[in-house]
Amino acid sequence: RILIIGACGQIGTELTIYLRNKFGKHKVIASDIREGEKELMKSGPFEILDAMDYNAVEEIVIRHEITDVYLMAAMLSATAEKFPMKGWLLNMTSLFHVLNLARDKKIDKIFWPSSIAVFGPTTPKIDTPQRTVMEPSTVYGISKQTGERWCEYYYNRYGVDVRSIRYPGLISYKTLPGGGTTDYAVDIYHKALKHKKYICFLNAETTLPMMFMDDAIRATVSIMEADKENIKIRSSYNLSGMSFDPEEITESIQKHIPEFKISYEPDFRQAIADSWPQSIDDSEARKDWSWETKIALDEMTEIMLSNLKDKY
Ligand code: VAH
Repeated sequence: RILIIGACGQIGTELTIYLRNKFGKHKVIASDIREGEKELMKSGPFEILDAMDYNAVEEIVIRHEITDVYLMAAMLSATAEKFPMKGWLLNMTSLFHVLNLARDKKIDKIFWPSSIAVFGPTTPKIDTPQRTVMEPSTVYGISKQTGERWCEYYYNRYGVDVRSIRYPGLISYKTLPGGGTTDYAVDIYHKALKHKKYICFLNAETTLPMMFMDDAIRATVSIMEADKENIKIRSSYNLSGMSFDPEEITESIQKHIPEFKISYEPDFRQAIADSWPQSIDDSEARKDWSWETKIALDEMTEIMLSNLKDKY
């Protein structure tokens, strides 16, 4: 059986629903520190779980006979800058618990999300390579870079089958934005429908790597289903979808809502975004487990607006 830790988060919500449709709802146990969206809550078994409590995680793994764990619980970049120690402790403690369960053979396979946040201001910003200078300047990025090192260590030392992807900014409509710097690209669709205007916390020239959630879920399941010997990178794979700045996503929205207006009031999140790359080279993922992105900006805009319009 599969356990999703952090099932109520932006990725967790969609991953849980996708895996339940694929494997059957009783094969996928959702868990989180609190309950989530009703579509998720009514889709199958749910457990309240504090990802930092080893005994609680172990008890659920044993009781539900879990073999695969997707650890999706984390504090994202903007929130972790407000609470550095809480962010570090949540992101790392939860990872050690799951890695140690696998080291002790209590589970077979782990998915753990990394992020383009592992790259810092000194990393090449265009077509950022899989292996390059990584001096992350955010708590979240430091925790993801360190987590990648530990994943590779547990694979090399204990043979733990942990697989990981460096997600770009993810955009989806099933959950509200939650403390990420890239979440302006989610909020903008809600505000375009509700107010026909949006005050953006990043400036117009801020190009960032992004991806529609359906592509991210497909990549996650694809790397987990790949044959073990095809996974050549046990830190975390670069993954690329698209890159755009707030101007470009605005133009895409204006094709549907011509009167939509954006204005700019950059805040502390501008420095976070400025430390990240603008585009990612994901040729290793393409080579090792046949990754390729599918959804581009205008198609994403159509999907987002058509699924959100009834809310406003
Ligand atoms: C964040 N959405 O903004 C996350 C992600 C690359 C960005 O890690 O913190």
